[in-house]
Amino acid sequence: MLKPRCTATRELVSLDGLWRFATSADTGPQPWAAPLATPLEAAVPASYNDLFTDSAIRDHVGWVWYQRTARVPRGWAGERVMLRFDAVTHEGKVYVDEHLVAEHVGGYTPFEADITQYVGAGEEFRLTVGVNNELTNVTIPPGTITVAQDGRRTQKYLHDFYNYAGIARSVRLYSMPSVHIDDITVVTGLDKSTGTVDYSVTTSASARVRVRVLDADGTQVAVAEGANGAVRIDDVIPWRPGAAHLYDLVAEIVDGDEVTDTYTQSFGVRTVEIRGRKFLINGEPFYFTGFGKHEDTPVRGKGHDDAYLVHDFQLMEWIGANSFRTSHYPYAEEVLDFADRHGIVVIDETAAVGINLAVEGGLAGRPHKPTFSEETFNDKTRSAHAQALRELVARDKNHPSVVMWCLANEPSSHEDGAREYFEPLVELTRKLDPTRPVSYAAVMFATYKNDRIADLFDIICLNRYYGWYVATGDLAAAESYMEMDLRGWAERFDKPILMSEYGADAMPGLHSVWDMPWTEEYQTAYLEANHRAFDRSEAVVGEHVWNFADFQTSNGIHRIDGNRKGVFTRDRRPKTAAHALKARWKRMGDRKPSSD
Ligand code: BDP
Repeated sequence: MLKPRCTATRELVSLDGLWRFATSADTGPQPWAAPLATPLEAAVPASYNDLFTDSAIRDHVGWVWYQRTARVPRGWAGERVMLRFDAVTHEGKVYVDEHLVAEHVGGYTPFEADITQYVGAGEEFRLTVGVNNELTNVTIPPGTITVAQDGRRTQKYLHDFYNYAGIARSVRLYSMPSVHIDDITVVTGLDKSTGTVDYSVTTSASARVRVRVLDADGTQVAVAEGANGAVRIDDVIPWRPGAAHLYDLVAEIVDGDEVTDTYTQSFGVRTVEIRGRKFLINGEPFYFTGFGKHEDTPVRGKGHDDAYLVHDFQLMEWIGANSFRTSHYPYAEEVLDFADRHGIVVIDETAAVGINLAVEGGLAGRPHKPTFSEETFNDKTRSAHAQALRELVARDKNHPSVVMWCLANEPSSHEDGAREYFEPLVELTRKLDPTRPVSYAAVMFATYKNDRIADLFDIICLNRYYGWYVATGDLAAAESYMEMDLRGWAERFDKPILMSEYGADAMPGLHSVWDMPWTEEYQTAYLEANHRAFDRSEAVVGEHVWNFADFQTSNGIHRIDGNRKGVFTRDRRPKTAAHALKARWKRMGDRKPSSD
């Protein structure tokens, strides 16, 4: 799906700003039928939960309503008029005046509505958006709704971040010609110093298509005719981690001498490959340094914010991180565009986090319901998961920064039914994108002995907390457990291993001369102990610390105003561990110390 852009044939109007807002408790049965009678306004983009002081809004389970008026520019006569929502978390219903124009399930991928038939050029209309935050056994991510004795509905979920909801990303009105470019796919390769570019342009009706490839300074370096084809770029400058280089593919629909639609898709020429136990970008071994992140900031919740975007990337550069994982859902497109332009490598994850009822049994392994069954996670869950994958790949396939898909975080991959659940999803992802490796992040309970799905994937990604949840406060034991674990996975599966999570909570300002969990020194020592184990394993191709910054979670006795495993605080100040990581990663660059 193309991101809306202003081009010579397309125009954009932003609908970000303040919208009228009410929860379903304060609206009639048809909130779209008339102006919302409410004193509240909510910011878009932002999650609504932390905007208001009323806990009934923060904890509301179900529908909330956003409304504003908008006007179609008068110059858009004869054009298609489109509405585009970058993210409505988790389910959205869109009304133009009284017409339902779009419904979408899945809180982190975009959707559109063609509203041409409902509103003319120059006309004003009432735009009402219903947003539902409910998570069930058939949503991605999943959750459970319970009804308390007093009748209150409460939402429980199996993931460790707050269930922020709302219109968290931009809303736009845009125009395009009636015969238009629908989609573009670019796949690149390297043939010595020549870049190969396979492209495909889909159009809404049959049309003559022309493409031009422009270098970063706008010089035309290749040209082709036809909706599908291949071009070559001589003396190509590849996209590399830390040294981004982008080209533009300008796709045009041509009618006689006239260009009737045009869309510019940027791309980078690079290859990704797993060979033996190596992760190769452009044929060269790459060692991931960086983080699992979250979209999480004070007040905005998961609302996209360009200032935090810039600052987070500055901090990643400062600390020497070359990559991150979009844990645990697809991030805003602005984030991936920025990563493309700044040479940061991305592992792109679906919102399938918490497909795991074993976590309810805890590390002690108390009995729990089976994760995969008709009444728990079933065929409908898998269909929702498949749809999440389709929408993720459709949105992000052209980003050079994205080097791998992550299908799920910590599924119960050691349980009965895991293989039946995941095999078709792996197949689907490979069909959707044969060019990128596929992965999942393995939970502690899934060991190299009992895991049932790792062979289906290209790389082993491990989430491990030795020294925190296991061997708490005993870093000598933690280091040897980590080393044994790595050896086990490397021996059973001849694949590279990425440490996709390891980390310890630290309260900023808490210090000790001893190995005392929650202190800043312990977080630093924890990371160092883990690093010693990674450096001794030839299979490890990267380390993503959990987490980049402290983030909000639901309430729990293990959480102090959220999860404190951040190397930076929630307001992005470095803890002691940040300086130690910086020293290690600046020394290493993109190569592992032992690989030289
Ligand atoms: C891992 C999860 C992550 C949690 C982390 C933690 O993947 O989402 O936040 O544990 O407990 O299991 O800090």
